[in-house]
Formats: sequence, C-alpha cells, structure tokens
Amino acid sequence: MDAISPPATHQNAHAKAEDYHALYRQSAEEPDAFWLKQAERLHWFVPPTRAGDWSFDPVDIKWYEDGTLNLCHNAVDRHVEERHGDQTAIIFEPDDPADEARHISYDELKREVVAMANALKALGVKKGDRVTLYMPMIPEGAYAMLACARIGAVHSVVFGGFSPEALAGRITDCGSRFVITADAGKRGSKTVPLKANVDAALAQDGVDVDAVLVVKHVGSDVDWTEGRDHWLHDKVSDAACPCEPMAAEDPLFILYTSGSTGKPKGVLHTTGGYGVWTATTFHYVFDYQPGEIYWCTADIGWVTGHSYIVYGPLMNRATSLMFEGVPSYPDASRFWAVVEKHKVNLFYTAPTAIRALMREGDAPVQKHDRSSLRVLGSVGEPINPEAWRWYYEVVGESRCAVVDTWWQTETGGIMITTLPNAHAMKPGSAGKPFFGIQPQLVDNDGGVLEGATEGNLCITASWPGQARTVYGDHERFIQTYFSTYKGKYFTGDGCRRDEDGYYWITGRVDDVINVSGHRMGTAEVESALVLHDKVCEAAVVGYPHDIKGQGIYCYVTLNAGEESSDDLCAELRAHVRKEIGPIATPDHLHFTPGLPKTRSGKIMRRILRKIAENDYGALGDTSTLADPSVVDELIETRQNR
Ligand code: 6R9
Repeated sequence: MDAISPPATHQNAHAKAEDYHALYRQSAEEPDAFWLKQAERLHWFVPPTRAGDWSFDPVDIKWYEDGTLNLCHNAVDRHVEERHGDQTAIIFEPDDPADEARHISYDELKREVVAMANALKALGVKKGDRVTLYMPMIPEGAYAMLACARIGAVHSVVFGGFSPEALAGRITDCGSRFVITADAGKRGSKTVPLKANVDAALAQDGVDVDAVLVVKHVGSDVDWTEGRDHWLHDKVSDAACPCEPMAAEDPLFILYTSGSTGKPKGVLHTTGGYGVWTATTFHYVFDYQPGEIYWCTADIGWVTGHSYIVYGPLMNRATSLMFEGVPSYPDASRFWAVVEKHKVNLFYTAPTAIRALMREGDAPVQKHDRSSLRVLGSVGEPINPEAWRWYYEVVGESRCAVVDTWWQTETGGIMITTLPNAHAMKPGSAGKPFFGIQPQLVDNDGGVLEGATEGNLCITASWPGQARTVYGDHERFIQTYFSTYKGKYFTGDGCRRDEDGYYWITGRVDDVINVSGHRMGTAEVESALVLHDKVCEAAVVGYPHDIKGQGIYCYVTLNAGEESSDDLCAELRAHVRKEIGPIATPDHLHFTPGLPKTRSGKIMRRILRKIAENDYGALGDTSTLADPSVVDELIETRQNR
C-alpha cells in the first residue's frame, strides 16, 4: 500500500517529522527528563521531582510519585484563573436537531462543577469514595466526572447502554455507595429510562447504595425512593469548594472493561500519570490550536470519552463538542450537519460509524460544508483501507490528515498513531509509536521478533498513562497483562510491523471480540446464555461483519428435550440483552447437539472461529478431538444457513 504524504500546504504546529524523531529518541533515551518536561503542561500544587518509578516484574508502576495536583483544577479552574473564563469549554449538541445547542464557557463549567461537587459533599461523598455514573451524553456527565475529581472521589462511569444487571455488578464490584444518573437519556428519538434502570439495579439482592443523585434532563416521570433519591437541583450550592490536592498516585477513576475470562475488570487509573498522558497525547495527536472546535463522537461511558472528550481536551483548554445523539438520526447526514453547524476542525470517530455512513453513499456528506475540518481521527478497532480512503477522500476531501489511533482502556491514552502532517499515512496502519512507547512483537513462545514481521503486541516499558491495577484484584492485573510474556505488558492484540516501522493492528488474539468498537469478552456472552434455563452449554466467537467489524456468533447446546425454534432464538437474544445490554445481542445463533472438545473437555474455539468465518479449508489439527463427527455436523449446519 502506498503511503500518503502530508500535503505540503499543511504544517503541524507542534511537531514536524524531524521533531518526531528527535523527541521519540529523547523519550526513549532519557525518559525521566522527557516526562518531567511534559509534566509541565499541568499545574501541580507540588511539582514532582522524578517521573517513572516502575517494574513489570514484579509489577509495580508509579509515576510522578512525589507530586500533588488536581485534574479538575487543570481542566477547569486553571483556565478561569488564567483569564480564559469566557472561552467555550463544551458545546452541547442535543439528540433532536430542533433543540437548541448549548455553549458552556469555562466560567460556567466551573460554576456547574462546583455546584455538583457541593451536592456530592452534601450527600456524604468523601475523598477516595467510589461514585458510579450512569449518564446520558449530556454536559452533566462531564460535570459529574470533574466534580468527583475535584473532591478526590473515584468515578466509575457505566455506559448508559448497559442493562440493570450489568450496572448492578459494577456497583457492587467497586463498593460504590453513590450513583449519579438522569431521569432518562435520548438517542435517535428513543428514550433510555436511565433512572428506572438504576432502580432495577438497586432492587437486586445485595445491591445497596446510600444515595442516588438524579439530573432532570428529559422530564420523564420517575419512581422515587425517599431518603435515597435526590434531584441534583435540590442539592446544589455555590459555596466555595476548593480542589482537593491529590497525590499523583491517588486513584482518579475505575472503568470496567471486558477481558478473555471472567467478569469485566475494573481498570484503575491514577491522577498524575493519566493527566500528563492524556494532556500530552491530545496536544500532539490532534495538533490542537487555540480556538479550534474539537469533536469526539464517543460516549463518556468508554475510555475514549474519558480521555478525549473530557480530560485531554479540557486540560488543553480546547472547545470540546458533546453530542447526545446517533449518526443516523434524523438521517445519515447528521454528523456532517453538526460539523457544518459548529465549524468542527478536529473530528474523532470509530470505523464502525465510518463504514455505516459509507454505505449511505457520498450525497449525505457532500450536502454539508466540511471546509472547517483539518484532522480526522479513528479509534476502537482496525479500520479497513476502503473505509480509510472514503474517510480521507470523501469526508476530508483529500485535504485532512487522518490519524488512526491505537490504544486501550488499560493504556489510558493513544499509544500508536501517526502525527498529523508530520508522518506519511498508510491506510489501515495505525502508524508509529507515540513518545515513550516501546512496542515489541513476540511469537507465541515469547521469542522477540525483529524487523518487518508479525506477532503478538507487547509494550516493554511503562508510560505515564498506564493502568495501575484491577480494582480489588491486583493478582488478576498481573495475571492478565504481565504473565503471558513475563516482564512485558501484553496487549492482547496481534500486529504486523512493516519495513518502514509502521504498525498494523490485526485484531485481538485472545477471547475478546470487538463489536462496533465495543470490547466484549466471549465468556461474558457465554455466561449470559447459560443462565437461560433451556441452555446447556454455549460457545461464543467473533466473525467478520461488514459494519460492526465483528459480529457475535453463538454456538448453543440446549438441554435434553428442548427444541430450537425462531421463538427460542428471539428469547435468547432478548435474554442476553437483558443480562448485558443491547451491544451484546447475538448476531447468529447456531444450535448444535454438541461442541467440538478435546479429550480433556476443552472447547476447541479455533475450530469454532473458522466455521463461523465460513473457512473450512484451514481447520488445522482436529486429531485431538474427542468426537470429530461433531465438526462435520457443525459445518453442514453452517453451510445450510
Ligand atoms: C480506545 C479503545 C481496545 C481494543 C484494542 C484493539 C482495538 C482500538 C484500534 C484498535 C486497531 C485501532 N483497537 N483502537 N484496533 N486499530 N486504531 O478502543 O479501548 O475499548 O479498551 O478497546 O480495541 O483490539 O485492544 P478499548
């Protein structure tokens, strides 16, 4: 694939190609000096005297340990103190284009965050307490995160599309005594009953909180538990509420993410390193310049929303657009209508959205003026070259830089990407490691692979934004990320490196699938399926899906006496939605009397993946199967679909 060079007319204000090489070299050779310098982007109450202090064996990761700071101060108060209070911090674009957009200045942001922080204090929230947020995509979601950061509480945002069951699990896992939610949310003309979902979560056995703080947003009727539920507007106050000085290693947030085994993990990020990492990556990767309008279409329920709607942009005093709706409402031109309306310069979205919009043709894009656009970002899953080209040529009129940013919940921020107008771009490749990132490709035995090659992607040195632990289970953190290849952080992704040192992420190599950019553990969907009383056993794999990237393919064995039927299919789909949420809805249910297993009883997922992919030529070694005839039957059913 040919590389596309940056247009000569566009220069990156912060880094040219030569600067990248020099800075990258410095970040590798003198990490302490480099990261102390980058830390100066933030305001510290007590500046740190050293940067990284870490080991991957044994696992112990600390950055800026003797510094103290507050990220709410950095994202809000600092800009007001520096006389930028008039500048717009957040533009809110509501779901319904007929409703008015809101422009929230840094002054207003400070007032709102202080008001909410006071409400939290009034409810008894203290430094170190976990607070669960279950919010629509409205500015109050950002206020709530920043209010927690302000008083030193640890936020745990749960995506508003998760079910009450999933929410309940996340509330209990981190021992959260407080929930912030809204009466309801809006998405593409639909209403999401958030408060009712919270009520359902809290009605479950063993789930109990002290208080639920409710934002009035849609105006829908809600049930009320006296003593427990409080309207935000009844609790706010404008009393002084100083930013709590936090040690750099004090926790900032927990965010649940799926892994290859067990329940979702509460990935924990701390204050100083995460702050420096998101501020620095946002600055370089989006090449943000004062006055520009930046829009990331993610939800604050995902890490992309944390790092690149809230913390990264606001710490850089950017104007960050928050969009409540969906790309297809009222029609497939909504994204571009919003770009035109607010003159968006920097736009960051996911390949699944690009593919879905590409299917609608060029007309909905061309209907709107996109001349304000300068940088186009992609995140969440590999972007296929065809979608990349459409994004570059049609959306960006072959004029904008495209940054394909590879990173993870656990990495806190962007790890591999090109820098706009500093690097040549290769459609489908994430590009080069960001400053301080040392990727390594290894074979399945851990052997290091050099040069142009393909293997499992590890990172050999810590970076400030790295997750510190899994909340409440440090052993699981070590097991999941540092034990497959001892002494290295293993990402779970496969990757190819080309002769120019560009990285091409090939997708997960573990039992995690990526559906529309959302990470899902196949084990989670399996556990949900077997909870159904007609299901005996289930095995779930991903398979290629045109729009979603990967679809969810479920092999299901029913209990004796049960018959498969269309009704049962619908029932199982509804069951999984109820247990996890709509994003986990199975795409394919494949009923089978048995699953291919080794003699020791292990399900052979490799074979199930191949069959789901309709790829029977490469089933590999089936000699260890207990009953090889199972495979023939599975293939037959698959082919007859
Ligand atoms: C930020 C985010 C992480 C997984 C990751 C990888 C996939 C993310 C990607 C990408 C190829 C990119 N992924 N960005 N794959 N190219 N630019 O998405 O975090 O939800 O934790 O997912 O997503 O497989 O391991 P998270």
